[in-house]
Amino acid sequence: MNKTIVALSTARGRAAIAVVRMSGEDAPDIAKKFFSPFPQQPNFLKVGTLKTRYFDEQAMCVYFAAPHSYTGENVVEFHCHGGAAVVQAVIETCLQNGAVPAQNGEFSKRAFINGKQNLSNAEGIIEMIDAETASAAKAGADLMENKLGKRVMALQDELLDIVSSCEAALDYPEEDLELPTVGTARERLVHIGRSLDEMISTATLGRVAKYGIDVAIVGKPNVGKSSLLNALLGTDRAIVSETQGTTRDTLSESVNYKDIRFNFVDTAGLRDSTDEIELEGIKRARKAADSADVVLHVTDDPSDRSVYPTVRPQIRIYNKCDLFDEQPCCVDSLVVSAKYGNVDIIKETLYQMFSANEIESSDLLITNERHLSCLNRAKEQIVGAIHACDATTLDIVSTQIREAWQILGEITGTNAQEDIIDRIYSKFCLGK
Ligand SMILES: Nc1nc2c(ncn2[C@@H]2O[C@H](COP(=O)(O)OP(=O)(O)OP(=O)(O)O)[C@@H](O)[C@H]2O)c(=O)[nH]1
Ligand SMILES: [Mg+2]
Repeated sequence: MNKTIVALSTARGRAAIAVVRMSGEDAPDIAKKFFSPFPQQPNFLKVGTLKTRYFDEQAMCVYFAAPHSYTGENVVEFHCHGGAAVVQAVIETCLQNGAVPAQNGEFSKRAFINGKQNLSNAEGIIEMIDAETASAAKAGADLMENKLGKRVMALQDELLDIVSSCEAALDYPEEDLELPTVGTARERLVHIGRSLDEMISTATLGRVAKYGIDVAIVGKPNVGKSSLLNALLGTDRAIVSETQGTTRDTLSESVNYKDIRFNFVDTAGLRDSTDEIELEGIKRARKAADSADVVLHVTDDPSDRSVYPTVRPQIRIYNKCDLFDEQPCCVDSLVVSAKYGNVDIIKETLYQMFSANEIESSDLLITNERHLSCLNRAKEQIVGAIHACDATTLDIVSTQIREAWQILGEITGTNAQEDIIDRIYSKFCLGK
């Protein structure tokens, strides 16, 4: 029998209420020893007295009877006053009466073991908890709702169907099934390959939803990069001065725009220098540009048509337009005044550039590296199986389809190894 575990499920710190959760067959019996009156019915909150060693706490208690609970086991929750001392005393009381402390993610791991959730559901929950923008939360919610799991399982089902027809053809050679089977299998595999491609292609937008867009601000000294950062953030974050070479180190700061996170990096001005510190700053600036999703190449010269040397997409920003006699007009450029104007046009352009508006209406986005890797690996097997169809080697077709089936199973956990499961659940916070 699993031991009954206990942990604080809400955030640690001063708060109006805190929820302490116990899960395990004994949870109600343990709770009855110190909470009265214990709720007679499941799923209803009941006000009562929770007797700790130090004081009596007026709390609320609810229990969920197995299997109708988050973990699939008996679960008891105490909604008590927030704050370190009360929580500590309530947990201590649970421990003294037979519960043991939960490990990180142990509640969710038990839910997985009891068939209450699959691995991608669980990863969705982690993404929801970690989300700092609505779009990241939506991507997590979609995962939690098992949208990916359902699609993957449908593909697995289809693969099993193809395998079984291949095996039948191999087992009964006298029926001459091989050729027609190969033909249909090929067609169905091409279709599956397309579905996988479609899911894989959502990963770029998925990254935007989950992590946001990394934007490096680069250019010569004094063109107004730091002023631009401040204007984009709406705060006085970076030091601005008319002295060239003010910014030495890279400076990263994020801001949300229309539910997308923009991660801006202000950098040192690019110029020839013999100053060791400045050279290091310039090196860091180039590194930031090389790893950004997009580069804002800032200039304050309206006749400047130069391009920043990078493989990353870039937008030229003509800054200080309040000083220009003539407005530069150049495709892929934006004209702004960081000091006097509104720079939202930059955020809006980036937003459109990354199709962030499609996140809200998207049905499913791949936001998890592990899922992406499984989909890519499964795709490789499908491509291999299609080639094997062309060579009419049904046994190889069948082996590769099985392999693809296995790999897809790792997404939902139908055949995930113990260490993958442990790694996923260890990412949960305590009490989840
Ligand atoms: N008129 C005008 N001045 C600006 C504008 N943006 C920045 N400046 C001025 O340009 C000077 C340089 O601004 P910074 O933001 O420090 O420039 P920087 O590119 O970060 O410079 P370094 O850190 O030295 O590379 C400051 O005096 C700013 O006030 C603008 O839109 N219009
Ligand atoms: Mg600067």
